[in-house]
Amino acid sequence: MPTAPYRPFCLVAASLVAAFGCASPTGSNGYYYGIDANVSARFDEDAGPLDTAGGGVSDGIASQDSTSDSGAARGENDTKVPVDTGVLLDSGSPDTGSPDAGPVDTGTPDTGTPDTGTPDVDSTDTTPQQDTQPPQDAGGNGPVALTPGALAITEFHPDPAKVTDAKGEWFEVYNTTNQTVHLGGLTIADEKSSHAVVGGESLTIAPKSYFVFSNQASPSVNGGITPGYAYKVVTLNNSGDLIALKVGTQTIDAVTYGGSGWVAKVPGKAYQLAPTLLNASSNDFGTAWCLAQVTYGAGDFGTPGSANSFCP
Ligand SMILES: [Ca+2]
Ligand SMILES: [Ca+2]
Ligand SMILES: [Ca+2]
Repeated sequence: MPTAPYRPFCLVAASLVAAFGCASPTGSNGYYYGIDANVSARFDEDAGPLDTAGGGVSDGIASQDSTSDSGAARGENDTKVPVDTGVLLDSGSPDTGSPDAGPVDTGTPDTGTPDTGTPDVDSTDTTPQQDTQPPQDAGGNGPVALTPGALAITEFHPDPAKVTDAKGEWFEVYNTTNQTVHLGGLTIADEKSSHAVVGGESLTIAPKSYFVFSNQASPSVNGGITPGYAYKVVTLNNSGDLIALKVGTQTIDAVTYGGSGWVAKVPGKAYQLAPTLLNASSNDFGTAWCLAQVTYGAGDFGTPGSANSFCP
């Protein structure tokens, strides 16, 4: 508060103000001039500075009076409560777990009886189910390794005509046994080159069934075959060559064609083994072979992957 001298006559008439040195309404001269009816209202409680003007006049700081005070006059208590624009908390408890980043398992659990036997090391269970037991054997034993004569070469095409020669070449084998065999360790060779079959233990041939090896995998390139395996590097001479299947030093089957007893080759026609002679020893003789009778794929002759026609 000001500490200027108290002069009661200043209250009597405003006209005395200038004459007797009373304080001006603004207090700028430093004199205290009496009881202002609005004095109690001069101590505002809003966030703004103290109003210094008398008589209910705004101090001119509009932002602090008009926005904080609920009334028009300065110095009033601000009774407004800030509006809460936030989101109400729910009453539940937060989940403390972490989401599982893995894929959802859509498989069906295996409801079969678990196999209590020894897992078959040659088979791979590719079904992502919840079965932690080894696959059940279909009939006792899994695929077995190749032994001499287990496969017989039954058809081969050394001279394709509808597609590029080497890329259209293929040969067919037949599982002569009563067991499913796997191709683990198998090497394919002709007279000049050889190829070790990749992933052979996962390649199997059912009993008494055919399997085709081709130079190229794509039917659009190989003349329309869907082979069991594509070996690529081995090529078959048109006039005569060797086709050998080996596991280590053991020959599973081999055929040397083009010599005595063989019918002359015809471009576009495969050689096929007579269907009554499907074994690894009969196919050593050219007389057991003839040219294919029916067309396949792009139009060459042969029966890749299926039974041979009867030879004339
Ligand atoms: Ca050829
Ligand atoms: Ca043979
Ligand atoms: Ca065939």
